Amino acid sequence: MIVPPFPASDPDTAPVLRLFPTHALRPYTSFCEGWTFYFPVNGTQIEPQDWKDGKATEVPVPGVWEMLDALKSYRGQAIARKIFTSAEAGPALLKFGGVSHTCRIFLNGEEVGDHHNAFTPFTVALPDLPAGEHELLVHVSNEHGELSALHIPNDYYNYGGISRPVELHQLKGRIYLEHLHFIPSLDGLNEPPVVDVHIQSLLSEKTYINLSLFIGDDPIHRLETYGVTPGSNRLRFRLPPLDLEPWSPQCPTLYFLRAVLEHEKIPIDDLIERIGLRTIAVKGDELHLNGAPFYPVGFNRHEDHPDWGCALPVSQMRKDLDLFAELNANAVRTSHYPNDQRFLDLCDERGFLVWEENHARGQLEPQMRHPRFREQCAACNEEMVRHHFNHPSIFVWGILNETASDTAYGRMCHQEQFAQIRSLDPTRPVTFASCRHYGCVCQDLPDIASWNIYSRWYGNADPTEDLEGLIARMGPLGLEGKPLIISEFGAGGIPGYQDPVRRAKWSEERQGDILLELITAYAAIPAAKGLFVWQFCDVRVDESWALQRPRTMNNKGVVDENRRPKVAFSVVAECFARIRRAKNLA
Ligand code: ADA
Repeated sequence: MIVPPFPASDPDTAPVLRLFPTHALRPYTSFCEGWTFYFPVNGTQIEPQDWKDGKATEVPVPGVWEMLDALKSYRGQAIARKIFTSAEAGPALLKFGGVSHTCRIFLNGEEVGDHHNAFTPFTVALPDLPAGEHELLVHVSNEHGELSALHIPNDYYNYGGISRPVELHQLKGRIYLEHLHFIPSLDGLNEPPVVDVHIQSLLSEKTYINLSLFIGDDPIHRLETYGVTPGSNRLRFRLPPLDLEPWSPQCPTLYFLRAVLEHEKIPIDDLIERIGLRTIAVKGDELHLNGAPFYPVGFNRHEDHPDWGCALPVSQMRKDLDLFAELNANAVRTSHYPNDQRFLDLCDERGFLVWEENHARGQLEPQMRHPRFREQCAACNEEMVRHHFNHPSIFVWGILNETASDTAYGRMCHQEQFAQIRSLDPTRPVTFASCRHYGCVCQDLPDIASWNIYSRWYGNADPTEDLEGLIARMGPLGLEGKPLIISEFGAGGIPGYQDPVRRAKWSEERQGDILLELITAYAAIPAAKGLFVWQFCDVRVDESWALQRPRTMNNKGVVDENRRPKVAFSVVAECFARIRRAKNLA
């Protein structure tokens, strides 16, 4: 298939949401230029209609206001404003990759949408956008407090801004394609896959359409005279066996899946997704990819950088994955939230395995009883799976990192979220990273058991005894018989603090010593089927964590915040190379 050109913009200078064109027929464009932010002159609050009273400031989109020296630690509200012209009247969509962290959207003074959570995409439909000039306002808040149960003062930083790309889509008709989900058979690569097509109708009556599906330029399915009802429609197609090369870390083959929708025999919309044919399965206590065991080794990675906050450009994402490759890693955990989809696109292209997880870190029961906790988690799960479904690199969905998995209420929250995710995606296993080493009551719930263990760092436990003791305790409670991933382990190393003789804690040398011991010990325990170091790079944390985080940073990266390798970098790279040789991992 001749991949259509990118929309009328350059993906690097005017970013769009994906690393490939998502439409050839539907006009869409990057909507990242021409924004001006207005900050309150006094205090931290400003109402949308009062933007004129605010202090006008240029903040990049995508970007965060912490990129500006004067706003490095601003926690409050701002109004982002953009004037644009629509050449013709008709339905349109505003697609946001992420706004950090809560926003309300206004068009010409009318509220047309809102969204909570920095880390998931959302769409605002404009059913009748008139031709002419329009004012778009985005009221943005990165405040802590009753607004958010998920964006709380934490061991990472909650930035503020329109942190991921924005697109404007102009629809040719009032029926359009919303999602395409490619569902590889669970029974193996040679079984016919399934495609779910999600169609949205803005009409008020049933309307008949035709639909064609293509893989590349090859037609694979045609449906005629299908009655689309007002609102959301999901159509499921069982495809004929497809002669496609499988996707694998060694050979990450990708294909374009395209749907074309016709109304009265005229093509009015299309949607392009990029897919990889691969199967993921849990077989006993093993993880299987395309029918063979695999063993993820890699890092937890926050979306964080001193130059861009959480709004990293694709160029930095590429550099991070180059470092992952130098570290001989084959996997990444998106700790602790859904990632920018362009990063997931890169993982698809380069064959990195991804543990993607919803947005939660360390909420205890009182925080999980926040009136909005369950709804905000449910919305995050829905948006994460709906939008990221087709990434072959994602091998597991994770939830609720280190929350209260040791109480009845916490168990209920895990149960309801696993049920939700399994209903959205029956093709992938689910897990959660626990740290409740003596009281976890949720080990029977996930397909994969995952544990955060900090032997030799928090305390001085021997890693082998630590892990074997955990397996002995938790085995009868549900861990036994399923794959076990060590989802976090590590040590702090303050960049530049070298102490080659005493090798004191916080020195780079001690960090390397501890990681060498931990990786060697955990990799030698047969029950462990995957290892994720905490963490890839040093990251900014909330000021409230300062007394336990030197530099007000989490210093457990094997590179510092500017990606400068520490002593531990070469230690871990050698350990991972040794594991991959020993386990015959490509
Ligand atoms: C926990 C948590 C991480 C980080 C880590 C640490 O395991 O999941 O987000 O806070 O501890 O550095 O102590």
